[in-house]
Amino acid sequence: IVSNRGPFTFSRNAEGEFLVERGAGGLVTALGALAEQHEVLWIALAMSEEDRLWVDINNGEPQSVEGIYLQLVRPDDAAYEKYYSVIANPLLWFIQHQLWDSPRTPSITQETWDAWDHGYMRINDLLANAVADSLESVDRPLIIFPQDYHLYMLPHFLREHLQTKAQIQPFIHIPWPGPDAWRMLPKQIRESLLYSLLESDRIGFQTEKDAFNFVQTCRFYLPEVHSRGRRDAIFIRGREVNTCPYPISINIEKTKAIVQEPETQLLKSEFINLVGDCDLILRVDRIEPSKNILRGLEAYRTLLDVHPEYCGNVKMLCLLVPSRMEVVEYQDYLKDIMAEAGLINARFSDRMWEPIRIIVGDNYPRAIAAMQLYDVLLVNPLADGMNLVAKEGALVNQKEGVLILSEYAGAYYELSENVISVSPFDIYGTVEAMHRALTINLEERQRRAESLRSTVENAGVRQWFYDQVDDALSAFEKDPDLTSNER
Ligand code: GDG
Repeated sequence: IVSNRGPFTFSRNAEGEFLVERGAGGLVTALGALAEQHEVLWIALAMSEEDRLWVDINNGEPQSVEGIYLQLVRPDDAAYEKYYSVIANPLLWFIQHQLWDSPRTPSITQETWDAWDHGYMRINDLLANAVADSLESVDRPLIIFPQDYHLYMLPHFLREHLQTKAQIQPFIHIPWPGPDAWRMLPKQIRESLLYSLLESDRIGFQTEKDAFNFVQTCRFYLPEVHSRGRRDAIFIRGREVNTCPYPISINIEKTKAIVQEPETQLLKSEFINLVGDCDLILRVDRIEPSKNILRGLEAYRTLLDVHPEYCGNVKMLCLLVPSRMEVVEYQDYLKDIMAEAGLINARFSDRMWEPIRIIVGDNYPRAIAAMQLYDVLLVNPLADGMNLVAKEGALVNQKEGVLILSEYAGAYYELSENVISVSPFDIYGTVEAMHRALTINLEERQRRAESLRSTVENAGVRQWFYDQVDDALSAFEKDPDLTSNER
């Protein structure tokens, strides 16, 4: 596995010993537990000072950490900044979630070009080199799984550096929009990243729609690409590159185990006290504009306005995980959220009833504790590759709670039959959805909640992982030459 962020970050205690902390975010949550159980080498970038120190102390060699064989690679600071803070997050994330105010952003400037050449390309090359070095002496079929939008150039550099035979199979965790969205990128950058991805053997996406959009994007922009008779494959220079939907999921056993932990149970009882007799509307999100937190708050304010009968009887709880807090837009987004929540409380609060509580911080057991208690879970992203919160909530909730789910979350494709769906832009529709969720009869709640739970239980993250491994293994079986690096 190759990813930008590894499964752990390191810190040190007063005695100078390394402490291991599990990273936040969907990718790590999904892959971390699996990597513990398999012979996987996970290569990622060293992020913090302590990460770098850990690399130095171990001479850059991989080490087993909490059951995961981990190798961290030290990037050059300036190159990392360009790769992460100019290309990957502001540009690629925003294109793929279509988060534009197009009269003003994005602007492709000299800084962007510099960041592409001396940041994104360089870091992808660095990681490809590290992968190639680690695999030099391995003499068996290998599968390399580059993760996500930080590493689109990895297949290209891997094909340059790898001496061993390997299948390359990236997985893209975020939505892949259709051809029009990619017009924002200059032709040279767009073509480089598409051609690089097409150096893979197959490419994994969250949904069929994402895979389809990728095929269309390649057909639209690359003259020698075609997909005759197939929606899911690209033919290029005599090669076939498959695109496959592998909907990511959660680790069922691990999530259930977290529910049982004393820490989680303690937090759960504190939430029970906090919520009292009110119906609980919950949301759990990284502080991230694509999660559409502000429109969710506006919908809640409107709900209290239009349906005063809920005043004193419902409570909204938002567990928000800090994310990219060094970026001004993200800081502003958090300020706007806090201001909106403050206004809701200022306007509606009465006696001991507080309409909304925002808890900002990083505490995964706390999120799992709250998910057990919701009557309504609001998941209304503008765009989301999958959204694991929707699946975790469906699995652990103990109140037959109702899931309100955006049509633009990847999870919608699996769960739509038993959710109340919303368009994320439609604030009034979200108000109606909340009202419906709060008034739906118990029998119907139970039916929906049971169906959601069994859908999630029947397709955990193991299946996501093994489906990818199986496809790679059966390609090896069909064609041993596929492992050849000569293309
Ligand atoms: C990306 C894509 C895709 C919650 N509170 C804390 C915490 N969580 C957990 C959640 C969930 C995970 O973090 C967030 O996953 P999501 O899927 O909801 O969202 P992204 O972070 O945007 O993930 C997404 C995912 O990758 C996987 O492919 O589903 O579409 O955007 O598991 O419960 N984690 C920690 N502290 C918390 O306080 N560490």
